[in-house]
Amino acid sequence: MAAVIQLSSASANMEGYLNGWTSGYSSTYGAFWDEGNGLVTNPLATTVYEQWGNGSSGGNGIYMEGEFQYSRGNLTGTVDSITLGTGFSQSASTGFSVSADLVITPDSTFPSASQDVFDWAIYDLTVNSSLDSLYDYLSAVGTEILDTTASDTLVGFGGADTFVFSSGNDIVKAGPAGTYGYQDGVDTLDVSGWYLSDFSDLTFSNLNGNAVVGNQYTNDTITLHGVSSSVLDASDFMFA
Ligand SMILES: [Ca+2]
Ligand SMILES: [Ca+2]
Repeated sequence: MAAVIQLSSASANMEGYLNGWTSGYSSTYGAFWDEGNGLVTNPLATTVYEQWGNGSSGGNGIYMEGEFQYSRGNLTGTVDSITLGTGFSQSASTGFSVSADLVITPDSTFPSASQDVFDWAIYDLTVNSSLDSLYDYLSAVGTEILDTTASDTLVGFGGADTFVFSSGNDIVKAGPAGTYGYQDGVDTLDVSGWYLSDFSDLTFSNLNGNAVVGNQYTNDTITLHGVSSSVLDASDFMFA
């Protein structure tokens, strides 16, 4: 199972969103939280925490929810969601809050298969104020990236990504360092939201060095940056 990334109107331009979030994010070294202990900056391996959060008050931040323990760079337990947004706040009584701009549901193999790479993601966010190791984690487990009904700019990662399209004139391209555009033979284009059943329902053209995939019944399109439409075949798509 892959990690699922849900975009929102705030992150529909995923490339621009990740760049802006990173440049506006400054680590405050974060804290763990659970209802009984409140905010904890020296976590104990024997306590089960419900949240971890990091960010500057009112600015960009991140928090995750689940039931996990932390000791010497090792997170164990389960993480149910990771939320990136703005308007960060933290409270001893209620934990962390941030606008739900971009929400990641970790892959179901967490924490066993991807434990170390996930630990690095938290470390990099804390020590380097960087998403680079989170991108590595998303490359390692693969993703399913859910667009919005508007026109989005989606970015993928180094592993197997499934880009899921609902409607609009969407673009798939590489964004910040460590992200990727469409990788033929590795990634999948899910057009089941277009209610098409067959490869022959799609149109193909090339424009400015990019492949343009269209729904022959609507104005919806997918533009794949740096890709020739000649490499696309039915095996690259998921249909309804
Ligand atoms: Ca869209
Ligand atoms: Ca990929």
